Amino acid sequence: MEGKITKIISNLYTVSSDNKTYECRARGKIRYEKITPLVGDIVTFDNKENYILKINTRKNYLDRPMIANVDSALIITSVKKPDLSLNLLDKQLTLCIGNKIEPIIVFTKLDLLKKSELKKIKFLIKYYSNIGIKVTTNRNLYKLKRLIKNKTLVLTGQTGAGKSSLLNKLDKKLNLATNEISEALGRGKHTTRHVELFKYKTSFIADTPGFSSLDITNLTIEQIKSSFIEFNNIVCPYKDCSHTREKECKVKENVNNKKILKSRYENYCELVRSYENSHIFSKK
Ligand SMILES: Nc1nc2c(ncn2[C@@H]2O[C@H](COP(=O)(O)OP(=O)(O)O)[C@@H](O)[C@H]2O)c(=O)[nH]1
Ligand SMILES: [Mg+2]
Ligand SMILES: [Zn+2]
Repeated sequence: MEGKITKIISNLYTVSSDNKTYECRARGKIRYEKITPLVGDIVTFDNKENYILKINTRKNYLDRPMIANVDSALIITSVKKPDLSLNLLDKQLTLCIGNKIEPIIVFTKLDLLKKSELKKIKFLIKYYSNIGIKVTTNRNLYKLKRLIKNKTLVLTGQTGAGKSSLLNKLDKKLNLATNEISEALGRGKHTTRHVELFKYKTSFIADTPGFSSLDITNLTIEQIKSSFIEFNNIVCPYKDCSHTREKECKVKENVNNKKILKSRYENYCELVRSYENSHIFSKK
């Protein structure tokens, strides 16, 4: 049978398959192959003897939390309390896209905005969806449920952005787990904590926030560049234009005539700079 590992406690693996769970151990062969099974792994297992026989090739995996085959990340972004940070949002988008994880932006706390402020958010929603990113709000649960169908997801977002509240709206059982964990999360503790996937209808949701550290150093400069998807179709005079120092850059032109959001461009430049700073010593 085929299933998905949803929980690991020492060498006992909980495998979910067809709405049932099986407590399995791993065959010696798997241990010899030196692949450590991860939460999120798709496995072939013997459902009589409760043994994992084979781990399927992973599409991706995250380090913190350790989780394999993440399809999407819900980027929970509050527009107030804490204030909207487009810098953080664009970083999270780059991390997702660079790791082959589909980002889904979920704006929260729109009810705290004045009419004029709301207009700006509506503009942002339009901008991000026009460039091809999925965007919704925590008021549109119908759309959210449609977006998470059949996927393995992590949630990410600042403390207080509304992650637990959102899970609670989906399913009370999910919330319990998340709250417990966020309270138990002292600084630095989350690296050792095991992640667990909760089944929500046809989806699996990680109980630990993803991308707990915003580490872009494992991305290449090409990945950073191509994660700004609205730049990709723009043809600059220089084929390998970095869109930073070059004078006749078409991306910059698009920023000046407001086709590209200024904050997107600034956040791109900042990511390129921090990439260069972190790689400066390894350059020949
Ligand atoms: N006004 C308003 N408050 C919200 C919304 N979503 C969450 N909150 C509140 O924001 C606070 C932090 O939410 P919580 O879900 O614990 O955030 P987390 O740290 O991301 O899990 C709580 O007091 C929630 O009741 C929202 O859409 N509007
Ligand atoms: Mg929480
Ligand atoms: Zn350019």
